[in-house]
Amino acid sequence: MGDLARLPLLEKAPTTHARLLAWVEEVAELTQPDRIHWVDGSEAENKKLTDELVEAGTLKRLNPETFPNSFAAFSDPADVARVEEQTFICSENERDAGFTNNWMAPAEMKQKLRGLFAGSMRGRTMYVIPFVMGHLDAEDPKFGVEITDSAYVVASMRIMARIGTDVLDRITQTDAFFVPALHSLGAPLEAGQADVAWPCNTDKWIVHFPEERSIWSFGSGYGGNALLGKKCYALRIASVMARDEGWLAEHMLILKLTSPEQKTYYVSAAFPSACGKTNLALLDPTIKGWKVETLGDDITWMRFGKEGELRAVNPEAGLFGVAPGTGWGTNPNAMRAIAKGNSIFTNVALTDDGGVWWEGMTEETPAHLTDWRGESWTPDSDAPAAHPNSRFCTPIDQIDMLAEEYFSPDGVELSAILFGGRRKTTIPLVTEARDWSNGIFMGSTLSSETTAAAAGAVGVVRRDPMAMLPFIGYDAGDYLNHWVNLSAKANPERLPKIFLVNWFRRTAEGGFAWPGFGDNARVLKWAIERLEGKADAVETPIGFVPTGESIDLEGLDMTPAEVESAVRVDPEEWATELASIEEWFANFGESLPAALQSELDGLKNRLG
Ligand code: GTP
Ligand code: SPV
Ligand code: MN
Repeated sequence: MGDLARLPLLEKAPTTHARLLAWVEEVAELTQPDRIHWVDGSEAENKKLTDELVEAGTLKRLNPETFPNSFAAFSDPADVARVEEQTFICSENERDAGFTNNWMAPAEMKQKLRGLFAGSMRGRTMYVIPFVMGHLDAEDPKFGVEITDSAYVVASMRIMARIGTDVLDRITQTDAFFVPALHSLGAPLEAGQADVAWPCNTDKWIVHFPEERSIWSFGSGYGGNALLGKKCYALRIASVMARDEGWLAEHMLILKLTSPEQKTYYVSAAFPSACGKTNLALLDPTIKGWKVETLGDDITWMRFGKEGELRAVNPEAGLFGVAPGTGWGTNPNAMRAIAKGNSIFTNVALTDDGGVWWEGMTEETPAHLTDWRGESWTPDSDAPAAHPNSRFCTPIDQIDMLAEEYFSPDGVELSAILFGGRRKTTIPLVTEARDWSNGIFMGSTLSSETTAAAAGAVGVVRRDPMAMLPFIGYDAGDYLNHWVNLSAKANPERLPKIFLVNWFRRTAEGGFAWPGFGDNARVLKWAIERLEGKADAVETPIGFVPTGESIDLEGLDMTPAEVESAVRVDPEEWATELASIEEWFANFGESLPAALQSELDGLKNRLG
């Protein structure tokens, strides 16, 4: 056991789970931490960890009067978003990773990673975090254990997932399968070496082994790169589990809508990163009589129930929301949840009285701030005060409008699914799919301008099938086939209606063609009225769009003619779009589902 003799590991371990103990021991031997800490998830433990993080300079404690038990962290400027070029799906066969993923042979990758992880936790504590994605009382709970050398990750995982002793006990008692998720900052400390506030490595590797269902993440401490229950497990690995077990792991919010007639509807929506999921999930409707509650803002697991209905659950326990643009005007529900405290903010700006601020939080910009890089900032400064991908991390149960069904392991039956992206042109404000298969086509050809949520250029249009492009853990064609084939389990009478939305279309003058945010309730209302057969629509080659009069504009400074232009299907734009879709589909080769090829043929015919 070599150095491990230093670590009274087995005697102190709070579990007898043989595979877990063996893995913890193997990782300790490889990474050589100074200490091992089994995370229990308690308040006392969290207090101790956050105190230590404040002491170390990683966290700044915020003013307890305005932001109780809340902290701000500032990352290394080179560690601010998911790194898609360094994210790998290492399936046995390259074909199974597909053209949307980076791939390397598992043996070769393991060898590389072992080299990187060797001694990578020296001088640090190795934390073992037992967690479950979804409910502990689910029929088949999805367990994971994250090993990390970042206390910031521990404190954030405590908000984002159900973690700690209860979970570990269940893993032990049921001798459960768990996903081993290994994370290291890649910043070992030699004896006497001073630490930095945000340790990380310039070399970053976010790696998934889908057959083995394991995750190795090296070099980054930020968001989806490091909180491994989130994108790595609940989307990439879960999508593979879902393929094998007959369900779907999706990048979707879930909301509950109650109509003036007190009828309830559940809607999920898939938009790419930083394209409006959190905002729609926490919608504060601007139309009278309609009520919105939320169930989740980022990840949805769905399966067809016994009666062929599509049921959805949110596997997460917190929000990791984009801060800029979140304000009392646009998203009061998020602001109220944040104001309750217990949050970690990363890369936002600090106010002089120990609070946080970001662009769009308040109408008035404070006269002086400390920006996310720690520099003095005034409204005259050139760069934004908060990083565009700065985030708030807040427990979901602090949201006043959380639907009680969030707590049900059985989930809710979906009435509608929205797919949406960020497009200045071409895509109407809302389009209803002709039918389920046409809706899958809409999802499979979803496109959006890239955002700050991932490293790289911003504003470039790319195809993002079901908003899952960076998150499909296997071949993208197989993934689309899975969507098509699963429908065989559906009761056709109870299939959700599918809609394509675009809150980001621009007018000829360059402004937004639609006010968005709380006014998106007007689009939801139209969608629900379509389900009920009540609202008017115009058939276009791409699907059904609202008539100018069918969108409720009461209290809004907008005319039916402006709605018509926000939903216009422009033949020239669509000629270009069609060519781009054909180019996109050509990537799939043999694995493109026949049903989607015939949808494309149909669209082509209708466009003439
Ligand atoms: P991830 O957490 O990265 O998956 O992002 P998300 O899909 O939850 O996006 P979010 O709701 O955080 O919104 C991202 C950005 O889009 C924010 O800056 C919002 O202000 C902006 N946004 C959201 N909804 C709307 C809308 O309806 N209209 C406009 N114009 N902007 C919006
Ligand atoms: C996203 O990028 O879609 C996010 C943020 O939700 S992260 O958790 O960093 O992936
Ligand atoms: Mn997301």
